Amino acid sequence: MFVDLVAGIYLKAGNGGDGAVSFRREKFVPRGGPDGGDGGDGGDIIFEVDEGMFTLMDFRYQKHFRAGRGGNGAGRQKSGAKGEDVVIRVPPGTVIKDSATGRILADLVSPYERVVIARGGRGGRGNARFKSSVNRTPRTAESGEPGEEITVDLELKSLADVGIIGLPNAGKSTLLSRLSNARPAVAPYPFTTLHPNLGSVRIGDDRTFVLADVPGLIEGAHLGKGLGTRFLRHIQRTRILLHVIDVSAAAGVDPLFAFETVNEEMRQFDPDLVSKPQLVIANKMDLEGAPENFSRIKEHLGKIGIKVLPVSAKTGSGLDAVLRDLQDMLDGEGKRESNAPLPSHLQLKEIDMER
Ligand SMILES: Nc1nc2c(ncn2[C@@H]2O[C@H](COP(=O)(O)OP(=O)(O)OP(=O)(O)O)[C@@H](O)[C@H]2O)c(=O)[nH]1
Ligand SMILES: [Mg+2]
Repeated sequence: MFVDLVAGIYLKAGNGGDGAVSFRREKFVPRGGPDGGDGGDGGDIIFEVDEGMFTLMDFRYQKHFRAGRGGNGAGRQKSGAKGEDVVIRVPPGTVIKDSATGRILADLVSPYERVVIARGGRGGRGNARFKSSVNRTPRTAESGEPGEEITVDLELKSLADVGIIGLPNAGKSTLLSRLSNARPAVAPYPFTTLHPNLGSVRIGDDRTFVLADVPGLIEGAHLGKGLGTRFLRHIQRTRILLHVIDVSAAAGVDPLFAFETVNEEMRQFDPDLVSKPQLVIANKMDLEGAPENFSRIKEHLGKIGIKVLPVSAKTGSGLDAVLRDLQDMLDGEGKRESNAPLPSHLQLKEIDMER
């Protein structure tokens, strides 16, 4: 099962151990000095990226994590042991938020990246530490400090370079399976894909990029229709969108209307998504009616600076050009200053569409 949102994970780091009050007692050593050791620090709660994980499913069942308490100090300057840390493994792309404030505490991306989210309490100092010229027999020691306590929400946002979007049944998963190593389910009906799929695509000898396929969007998705827009978070971090449109007569929807519907739903979810560069794939070119529709959307979308490529994900025709363009776009994107203004691609309202 694919789970990409979990709320209310309670974390309690370990309390620090108490410092000891003790005095040295040895034969022939009258009035031995203070020798109470320090308490150990409490264990931390640490999150760590595990590359082999793809979902937050485990957290549906386990929502409480407690790290170990630090040991108490003892006589003869003996320090308490440090409390045991708890290491929680999460998939790459996990965002950790404070449930109370919504503040982002960490955004874990790279393999083995680690972050301490709840810090263990410091151990208290033993009385040996309080000895001074004015107080040779201190009878006080500190208690350990409490470990931090926090409730967090986890959100998984896939780390893909390119996201595939489009209406249900447009051929998104077919395209993903053609271009990448992923083998998503493909079927001749809408809503075959129920959760995002990732695949890695090889371009050239030593370069790869990650391609994500998300469930199809329909009109009203932002209101929860179809599978809604909840999976769009998985393309929020992509740099480029590959917009797949079924241009065959069998699609039963005007391809320009399809284009606008998907963009409108994305805009409702996150306006930043529609300012990402889009490459449009006119898919199912092997079917009837496709060549005419392709010419039409190429002309219309060309006017607003969007390139349309004719493809048959089924036969594989046109895929080389897709890869070439993606490579160019990724190279171009890499060079762009991160805060440079994004081109505004979408002013489709000016086009009168035949619905
Ligand atoms: N003839 C033809 N059929 C295609 C082509 N691309 C995809 N299909 C078919 O279209 C149907 C839907 O393909 P999918 O890849 O499952 O579509 P999707 O966009 O992932 O659909 P959802 O996951 O339901 O949103 C399948 O029966 C595919 O075999 C194509 O280029 N030509
Ligand atoms: Mg699919």
